[in-house]
Amino acid sequence: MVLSAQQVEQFKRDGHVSPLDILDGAEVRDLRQRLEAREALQGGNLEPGQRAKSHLIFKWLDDLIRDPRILDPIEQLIGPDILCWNTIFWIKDVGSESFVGWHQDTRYWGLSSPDVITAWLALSPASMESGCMRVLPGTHVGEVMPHEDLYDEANMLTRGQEISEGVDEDVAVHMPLEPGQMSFHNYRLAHASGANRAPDRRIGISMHFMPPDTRQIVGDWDSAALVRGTDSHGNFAPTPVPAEDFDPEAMAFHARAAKAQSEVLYKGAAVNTQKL
Ligand SMILES: O=C(O)CCC(=O)C(=O)O
Repeated sequence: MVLSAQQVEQFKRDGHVSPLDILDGAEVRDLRQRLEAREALQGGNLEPGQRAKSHLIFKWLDDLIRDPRILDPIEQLIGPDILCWNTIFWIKDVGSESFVGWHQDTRYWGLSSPDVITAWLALSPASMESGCMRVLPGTHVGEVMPHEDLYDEANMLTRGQEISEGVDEDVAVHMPLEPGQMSFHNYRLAHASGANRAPDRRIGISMHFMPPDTRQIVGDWDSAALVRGTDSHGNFAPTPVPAEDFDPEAMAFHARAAKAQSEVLYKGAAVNTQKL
């Protein structure tokens, strides 16, 4: 998987590129089956605490963040040394009202770099009907837009945050994906998604890649996986590679990493809704 010069140019100018073909049908069915087998074992959905830093929980997800089909195009955008800061499940069940309000992640993640990239993989159809992501092209440059904490229960974001000024839905671009396809967006790009009105679950996994000179400027301690090249900065504690799903050593690290990340995400929030 290689981005064309035109796709690289589009990513720089507009802040997003999609769809990118990453996994074939058999691979994506296998990953969905692994996820849903785990959910069934737990008697329902993933627990909120399992939604983030999930590459420490699921070995198959740690494998995925190291997959050259994802890292080759990421390298074209941020260079040969790559950290994966986070992985997050975004699941909207059939008939659920869950949505994602307009937001820019730069506002909340405490990361110093302007070059953090979200790679979002569809494990089921992400269509306009099922609530695919939509973006406001070009908002990855310039001032961070004003946000408000609204605590809408159905908003999947930690504080139910929403951009309070400057969203023009008329210029929003939808990023529909077939299972196995990915979108890339700069984490400063304003993005949102609607409720799932389709007859299948909308299942996505976001992976957040950054150059190793990035620093965590809100929290005292944070972690990341070195997935390609070298890290000569050491600003993030290296995450262990799980030997299997629910590897005890990786799970112990996950508990610490998820707590540290949650403290950053909820910093200054009136309520910890424990969505992540
Ligand atoms: O899954 C969605 O609809 C939104 C995901 C998102 O906000 C993100 O990956 O940064």
